[in-house]
Amino acid sequence: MSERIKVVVTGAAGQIAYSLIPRLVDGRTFGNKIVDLCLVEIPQVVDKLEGLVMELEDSYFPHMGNVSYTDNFDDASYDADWFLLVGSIPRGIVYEGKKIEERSDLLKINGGIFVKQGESIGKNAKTNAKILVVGTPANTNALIGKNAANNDKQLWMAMTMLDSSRAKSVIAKKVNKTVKDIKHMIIWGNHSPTMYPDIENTVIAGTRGADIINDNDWVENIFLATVQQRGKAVINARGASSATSAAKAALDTIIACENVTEDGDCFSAAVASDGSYGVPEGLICGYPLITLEDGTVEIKRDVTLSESAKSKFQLSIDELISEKEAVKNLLK
Ligand code: NAX
Repeated sequence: MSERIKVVVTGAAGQIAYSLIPRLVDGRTFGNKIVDLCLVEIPQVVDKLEGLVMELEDSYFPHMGNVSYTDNFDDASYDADWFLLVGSIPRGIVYEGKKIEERSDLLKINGGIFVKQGESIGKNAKTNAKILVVGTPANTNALIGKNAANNDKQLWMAMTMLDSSRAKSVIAKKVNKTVKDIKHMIIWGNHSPTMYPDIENTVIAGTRGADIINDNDWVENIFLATVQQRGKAVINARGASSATSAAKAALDTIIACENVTEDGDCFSAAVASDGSYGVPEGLICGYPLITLEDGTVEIKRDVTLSESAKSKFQLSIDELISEKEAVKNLLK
């Protein structure tokens, strides 16, 4: 009989989730495992999930197990293996009479959500549960959640895979290759415009990026700006934030964690710093990661950064430090 896995998704009635959830049970993301889904929403919209469940039932997914939905995260969290924490209050909406424009307001509102979710995960979820935070500001939400969970065996991540995929696409166009030729794409730092997409250490069709791309002007003014500002550009173009690409990035993060990383490659996500690359311990920072034979995900530690790369990365570390300071009352 196939192994079963329980996956909890918050923000399940949202845009990203609509593209994400069906692909969790399509037999690709978790291979042959039977996937039990628990979908979570806020009380105001939880009933809408009945429609999504009907669609899932109507879609013929042989790998789909039990599907349930709830507005009670604590109940949802019992014995779960994976959490995709997509639900959060987006920028631009009116919340308690105030239009939420500033990152600092988002930090406070969403931070509160992640304290409660973190506590439940720490207490109720599987010891080796993996948690991927997608909701913005993802790194600091994950910091708050991990701190509240207080369970070091569980792996908390914030999603930077979308930034990595965007960077691969920009490089592929520049060198006239396909995205599968671009490997070892690292997003250092925060999932925000301060992130540092590392073109020097990228491997392009087997050769180090620094040895292929000699156009510094393009790197500084086109590549970095395009990747760092891509989220905003998509919002301007479609009037809503990235949804299908964000869903694909979440699936790619799961696949990267569930499968051994190919030799010479790595994948991008933000995890708690252990001091690697000079990042203060505990900050949830974008790193190069690898998945080992035993399923452990660890930071790849042998990457060399140029002085210019270090100074760009430092800007993002500084931002993470200031975000941590802004939510210090939510940390134990
Ligand atoms: P939507 O507004 O379509 O959906 C969010 C859903 O979350 C809503 O249905 C809302 O009711 C629900 N929600 C809010 N608080 C909740 C809670 N406490 N428990 C459960 N559900 C809750 O947004 P969507 O486009 O799906 O985006 C979701 C989040 O992803 C946003 O914060 C967005 O900024 C963020 N993104 C993160 C990306 C990344 O790379 N890390 C990229 C895409 C996206 O911008």
